Amino acid sequence: MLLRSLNRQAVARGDDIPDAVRIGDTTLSRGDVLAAATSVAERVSHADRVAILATPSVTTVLAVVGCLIAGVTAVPVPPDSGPAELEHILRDSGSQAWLGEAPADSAGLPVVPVRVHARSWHSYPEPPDSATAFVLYTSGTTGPPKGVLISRKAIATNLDALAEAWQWTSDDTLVHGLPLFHLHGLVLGVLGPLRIGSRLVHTVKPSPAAYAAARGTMYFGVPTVWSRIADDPDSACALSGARLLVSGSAPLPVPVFEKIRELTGLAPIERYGMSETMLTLSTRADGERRPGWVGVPVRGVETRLRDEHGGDVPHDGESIGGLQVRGSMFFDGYLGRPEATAASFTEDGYFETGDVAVIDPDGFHRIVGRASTDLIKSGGFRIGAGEVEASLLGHPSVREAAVVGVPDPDLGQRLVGFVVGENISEPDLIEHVAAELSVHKRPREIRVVESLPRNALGKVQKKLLL
Ligand code: MLC
Ligand code: AMP
Repeated sequence: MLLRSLNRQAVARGDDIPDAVRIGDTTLSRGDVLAAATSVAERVSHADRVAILATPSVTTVLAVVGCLIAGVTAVPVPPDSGPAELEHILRDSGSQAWLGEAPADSAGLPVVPVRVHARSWHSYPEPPDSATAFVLYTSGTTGPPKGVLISRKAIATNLDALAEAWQWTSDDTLVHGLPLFHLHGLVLGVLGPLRIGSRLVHTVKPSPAAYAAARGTMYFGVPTVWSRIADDPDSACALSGARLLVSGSAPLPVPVFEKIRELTGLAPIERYGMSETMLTLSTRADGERRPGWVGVPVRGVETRLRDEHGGDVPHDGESIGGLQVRGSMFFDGYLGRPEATAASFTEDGYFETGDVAVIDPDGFHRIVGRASTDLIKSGGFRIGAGEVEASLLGHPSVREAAVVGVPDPDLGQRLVGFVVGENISEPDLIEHVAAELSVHKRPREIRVVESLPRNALGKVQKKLLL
């Protein structure tokens, strides 16, 4: 059973907790989640695939759980998606309806409501392990986002491996305020508690004060969240009673790690993953936590380093190579893109992460960076330079555009657009991107230049822009 804690016999026996899920001001028991989500399942079970406007709300949780009960594939949609992005996700995913809230422009799709107070105790057979639970949209270096197919089996396998690594049990209360349309906030951060049976407190926004007020045992955050907590000593000190502070989705700067340890007495757990592979590496609750390192493979995962010719790179703690991972909880491919899927695996079944790493003789991993400057992580969001460049080039005053991730103390990387053209107005250009794409894909800054540095083949030399 994927969501083990939502067990109707246990709930009927009175084995329930009144505050299993809290999002903002709304609190639901396990019985509430099960009965309301089963009622969602009844309304949606005739569909194959539905879009969910993934606001940080109980509606989103019930919509997702309803889909999992009914065996319907859920497509979480970022609630701030711009029109072009929204149109792409709906068309590419083949979503048949909106489940729960719908955006102002519902694109002609029917809307199936989610009623928080509805109750059903209808019984559904557990869908097969191989069924696709989610299509998660994530950026590549070029083109619009690709749909990553995630099976129920991948989710169950990875959550159990993480529970083992982090000693995560039903005694825990997980706290976070991450978006509910990505692996981190949704799959780990909502389905994790519902499988393992821990309480969940979702703070709607991941602000230091909200984390401090929540009094959890485990906290999830992206490095930007930890960096903001490190800058707010009162909030940080309030976390000192927790068991684990977990950071991931982007590199945790060593000074932030040290500051958090100093203020809370807890060395953060760092873990590494991708939408395509789930979480593959982590430091362990019972193991070493080394600043700047993301730990060892989780159960069921193998890793190796390869040079640009496919040759072995030694695991000596110094030699740098492309990180390849193999495991039993990976995605089932990019929706409708068999060539892209095939291209991301080696012949012997390793996934090429695109990250560059070192591995020490004890199997500890350090992520050095990304092989391509075209995949940017800003505030933990993965952003393809190509998608933003295409948007900038769609503006009539822009002739050439190059988007890079400039180091930023708060966001890790900050999106900067270098453009060549006539009569360029920075606010207009940012507004133009905002009208097409979601908020975090907007450049923070536009720099107008005479020309872009190119090599002899005409390719933009982004490293020179940085
Ligand atoms: C943002 N703003 C802009 C702007 N960009 N305004 C003008 N121009 C731009 N270019 C606005 C925002 O809308 C916001 O407005 C305000 O500026 C502050 O934005 P911000 O600096 O981005 O901060 P914030 O909104 O607080 O976001 C920071 C954050 C967010 C950490 C909360 O980045 C976040 O939720 N990150 C999580 C990403 C994540 O979950 N990734 C996991 C991927 S899965 P206003 O009005 O709202 O204040 C994965 C796998 C794995 O990676 O390993 O986990
Ligand atoms: P996403 O597709 O949004 O799931 O992003 C996956 C990418 O996030 C990885 O390929 C890494 O570049 C980055 N990432 C995730 N976790 C970490 C981490 N702990 N340290 C460094 N980079 C990370």
